[in-house]
Amino acid sequence: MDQTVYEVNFDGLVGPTHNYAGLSAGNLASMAHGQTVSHPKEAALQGLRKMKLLHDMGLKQGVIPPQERPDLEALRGSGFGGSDADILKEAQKKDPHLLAACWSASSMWAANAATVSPSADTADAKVHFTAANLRSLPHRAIEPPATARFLRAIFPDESAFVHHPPVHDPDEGAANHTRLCQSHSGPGVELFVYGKEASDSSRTEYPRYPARQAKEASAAVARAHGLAPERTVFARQSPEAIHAGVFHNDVIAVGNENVLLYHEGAFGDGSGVLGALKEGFARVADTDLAPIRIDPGRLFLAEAVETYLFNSQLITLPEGGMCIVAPSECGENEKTRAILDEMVQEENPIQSVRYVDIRQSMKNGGGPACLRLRVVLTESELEKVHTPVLLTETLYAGLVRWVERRYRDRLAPGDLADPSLAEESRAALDDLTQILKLGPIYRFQQ
Ligand code: SUG
Repeated sequence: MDQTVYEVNFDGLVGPTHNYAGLSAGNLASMAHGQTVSHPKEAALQGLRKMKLLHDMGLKQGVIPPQERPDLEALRGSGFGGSDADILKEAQKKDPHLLAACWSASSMWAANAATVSPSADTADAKVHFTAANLRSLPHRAIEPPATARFLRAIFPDESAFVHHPPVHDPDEGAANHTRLCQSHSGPGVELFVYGKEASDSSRTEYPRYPARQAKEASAAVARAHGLAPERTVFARQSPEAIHAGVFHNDVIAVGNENVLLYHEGAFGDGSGVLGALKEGFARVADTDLAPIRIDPGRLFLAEAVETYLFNSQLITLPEGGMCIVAPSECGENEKTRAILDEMVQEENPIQSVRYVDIRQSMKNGGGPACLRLRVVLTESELEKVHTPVLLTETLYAGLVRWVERRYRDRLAPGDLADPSLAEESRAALDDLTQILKLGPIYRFQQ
């Protein structure tokens, strides 16, 4: 008997130390807002409201807890010693960049947590997870051990879920991975997008910003997940896109079921990629792929990066049809608003647009799609998920209360030397593990 299959979005809950440190070269928003004041409470509430919106639209929605920050282990590993207060003070004096990296709430962008392949695509018919190593940036490279631990806690059942260790070459997870299929319940074509080949050491091709994802990493993940080669496509980002601030492919393309919305400038060889996707798609579907290409004549790459149009979430509604959940910035920009208005009128599955205010995340380069890890699950796989992380009215209300009680309204760069912020954060996370019934997942609890 056919089972119902769900796309479940697991959003990263914004952590209590959300701040702007300008840590991501090539991520224009992060670079522009570095050293400005952040608003952690508002950031977390914005993220929660987005989750609630999807829940209210009838989708299944999950929550991934924030990581422990500051990462004092990383600071100790860099030669700082003494009490927590000593470590923070010394690091601020000697290496403020490292200090900021250890406070970053960047695990909120769950699209970078892992790459996930649903059981319909894998050789052993289990759901496969590979935690991303995020090796390209120091503040993100400290995430994988906790990410892997949290994913195992949320998806514990080995009869349904397989967890792979991070691969060797630079990997940024699902932000560079899209799955196309006729419907979530059937097999799909998996598209892996990379910015460089790890074996290519020449840096001249990217004089401005670094490419993050290595082709070798994408290939390793596809191999580990047991994907069929004829239903797997590897595509290179165009260097122009990276230069324009497309540090992950999900800044310039988004897919859902048979729809691929992308900018003409996304890929090095756009027509080649589309050809390969169509060929793969024909193996899994009896309908055609529905690509929606936006050309520079309608929107320049720079405008796409500024508005994050392509970082919208494209979701299938339970009643049928798709909705595009776009950042409010897209509603305020005339061009993107017109594109979206037309998109819902045109002949394609997208029927509605919802705008979400996640400005606190956007100022660090994280749009709606960055905040979520998509996991396609059958009914019986969903039953094996750690249920307390799945959003309900009660959990939402509990999380809102928790944020309101535990988070600061504002954080300035100087606050990163404040040992009481570290204590407050640990107390908040300790509480959270009770709410999500996750047990002692944090190092400070072990
Ligand atoms: O890795 N920003 C994140 C944004 C990640 C967005 N994710 C996706 N596109 N899927 C990054 O660049 C900024 C941190 C700072 O500057 O304080 C940051 O890490």
